[in-house]
Amino acid sequence: MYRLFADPTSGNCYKVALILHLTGQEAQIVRTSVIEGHTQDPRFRALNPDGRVPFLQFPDGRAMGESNALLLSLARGTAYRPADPVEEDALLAWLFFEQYSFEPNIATARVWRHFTGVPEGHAEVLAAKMANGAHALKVLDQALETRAFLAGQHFTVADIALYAYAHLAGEGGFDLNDYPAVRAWLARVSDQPGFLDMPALFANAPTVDFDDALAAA
Ligand SMILES: N[C@@H](CCC(=O)N[C@@H](CS)C(=O)NCC(=O)O)C(=O)O
Repeated sequence: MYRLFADPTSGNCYKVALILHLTGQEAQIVRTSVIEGHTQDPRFRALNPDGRVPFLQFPDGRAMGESNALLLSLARGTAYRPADPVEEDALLAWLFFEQYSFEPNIATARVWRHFTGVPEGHAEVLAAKMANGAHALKVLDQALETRAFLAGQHFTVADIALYAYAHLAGEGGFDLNDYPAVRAWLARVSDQPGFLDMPALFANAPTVDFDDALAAA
């Protein structure tokens, strides 16, 4: 069985928990709180020197992080990862866009504005993240004006990757009313068979306590 170190408030962790759920792969969630400092814990760092979640232990003994790499790995051989090269190319472009242009702006604005407060001296950094996040949402909105799903005709891991922080953008101070095609697509994604929203997914998954998991590691 898979074991996923995940913070239930993290969109990156949600991506991985959702693809595990949609593909019916059994997993335990190790509840890992960034705010409580679990990712700084030397026992966790010994497993994952990058000190971030999501971090997935595979049934074959491997372990790795990086949410979008994990989406690709866990969707291999399923309809969530198309075999068609044109669709796959589009899918990869969206995954890289998500990590470079989307998540670093929207997720950081969300953490600062919704959870921790803006660190002292970071007002200008926040302003830049708001401008760049709004631009990234506009790019997504324009793309979705002409297609139902990001990588082609069907729902794929590209949609999961972008959904993760698009649906939380309001908590970062972005107004989704400015992006009507994004709003319509968010509804299409949440209508997918088997879809679970973030609270439901983490509430329903089998869980392991962080200290218990590390004691057993
Ligand atoms: N590129 C990574 C980013 C992962 C990431 O930044 N995770 C955050 C939570 S969303 C984290 O673990 N932060 C820990 C810390 O900053 O101490 C991915 O997509 O998985």
